[in-house]
Amino acid sequence: MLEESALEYKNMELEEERSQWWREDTSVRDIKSTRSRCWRSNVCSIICVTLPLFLILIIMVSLKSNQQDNMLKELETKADNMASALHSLQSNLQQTAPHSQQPEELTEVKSAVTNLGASITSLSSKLQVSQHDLRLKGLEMTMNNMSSSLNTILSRLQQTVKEKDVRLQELETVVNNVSSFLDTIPSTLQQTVEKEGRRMTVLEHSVTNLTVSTKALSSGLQDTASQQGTTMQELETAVRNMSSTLNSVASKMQETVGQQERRLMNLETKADNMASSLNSLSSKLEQTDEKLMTMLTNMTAEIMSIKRSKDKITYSCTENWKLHETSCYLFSSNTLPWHKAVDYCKTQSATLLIINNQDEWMFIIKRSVPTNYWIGLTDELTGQWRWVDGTPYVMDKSKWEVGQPDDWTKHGLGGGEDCAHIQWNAKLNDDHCTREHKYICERTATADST
Ligand code: MBG
Ligand code: CA
Repeated sequence: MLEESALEYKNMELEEERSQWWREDTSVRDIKSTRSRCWRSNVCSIICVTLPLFLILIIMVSLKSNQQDNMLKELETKADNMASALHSLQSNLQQTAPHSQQPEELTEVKSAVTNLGASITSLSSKLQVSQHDLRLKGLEMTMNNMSSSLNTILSRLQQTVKEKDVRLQELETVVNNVSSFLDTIPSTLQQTVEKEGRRMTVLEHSVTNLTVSTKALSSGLQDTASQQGTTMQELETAVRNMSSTLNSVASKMQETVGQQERRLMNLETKADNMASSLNSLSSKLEQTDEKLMTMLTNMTAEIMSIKRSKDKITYSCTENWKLHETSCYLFSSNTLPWHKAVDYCKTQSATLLIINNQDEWMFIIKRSVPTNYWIGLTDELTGQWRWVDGTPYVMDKSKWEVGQPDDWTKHGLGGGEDCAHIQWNAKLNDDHCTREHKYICERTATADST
């Protein structure tokens, strides 16, 4: 069984060797290809020479270490097997210990165990020997590390070579482009020459045309010059006419200026006259002022004397008439239509009430409330409110009922409302003039001087 495992191990080892040779072969092939690529670089060629030598050295060292490793592994396997066999025997002995009646068999077993112990001792000595080989293993490790380092260097070199290749390819592309561009230059030049030729032809044509045009222009200019000669004569005539016109205009202007000057003189004379008139007027005004002031003084004195005499005057009214200031008022007890009331007041040498101020208004309403009374105010004649003596009425809405006067027409009496009366609540309203209300007559009071 041990021999079988040893054989198997040897096969594996051979396989490993073969694979290493294959790797080496591949590396060599890679290097060859790398060398072929690095033909432009000296460094590359040096690396290509030294790398195979390094690899051969690594392979030799690894071969030797492999042999020693195999031996060591063989010994370890044997020792393991022995140890397991011994262990099984010991367990058998323990099991068979109670049957001490079989001494011969026990003796045989004991001797076998002793032999095995000796074998183990020899094996352990061999193992000591193999310790020396461990150093070799360290060396092998170092070699392995070196090998891996070399591999990485190699891979880097390969990468650099690849990059160089790429750059070379790019350069080749650029060179190709430049060469193709250079190829196109002759044809472009030819095209340009052809174009320039065509342009020259066109220019020649243009020059010819220009020459013809110049000739035509020169003849045209000669014609124009002759025409200009005639035009100049016409212009001279026109200028002469204009100068004569200007002369006549100037003479007219002089005449006009003379007239203006004369007018100005007249105006100045008139202004002087007016100034003297104004002076006389102002003196007259001053005189009038003086006269007026004298009159005013006299009038003031007269008013003062009237006032003084007034203070001595008293006023009175006949029976049923009420005195206020210098007027007498009759508050009727009967009712009449507005026009009838007007007429009645006239018979009494009075008018239907005319209110002149707030004081009079207060006197009236104090005595009229809460009865309705016609007053002498109407818009019947003109549509404008007027007192019966013809004086205009100044509208004061505060004295009218809210919404009045409204010239209401729905009373069925025909028309609107044109006559004013004081209501029960001391507010004015316009009513149909045919309605009957009490009325107030007003006349001047009798003055009694004492
Ligand atoms: C009345 C007035 C009358 C008319 C009427 C309109 C309630 O007062 O007297 O003149 O204005 O209102 O509705
Ligand atoms: Ca009314």
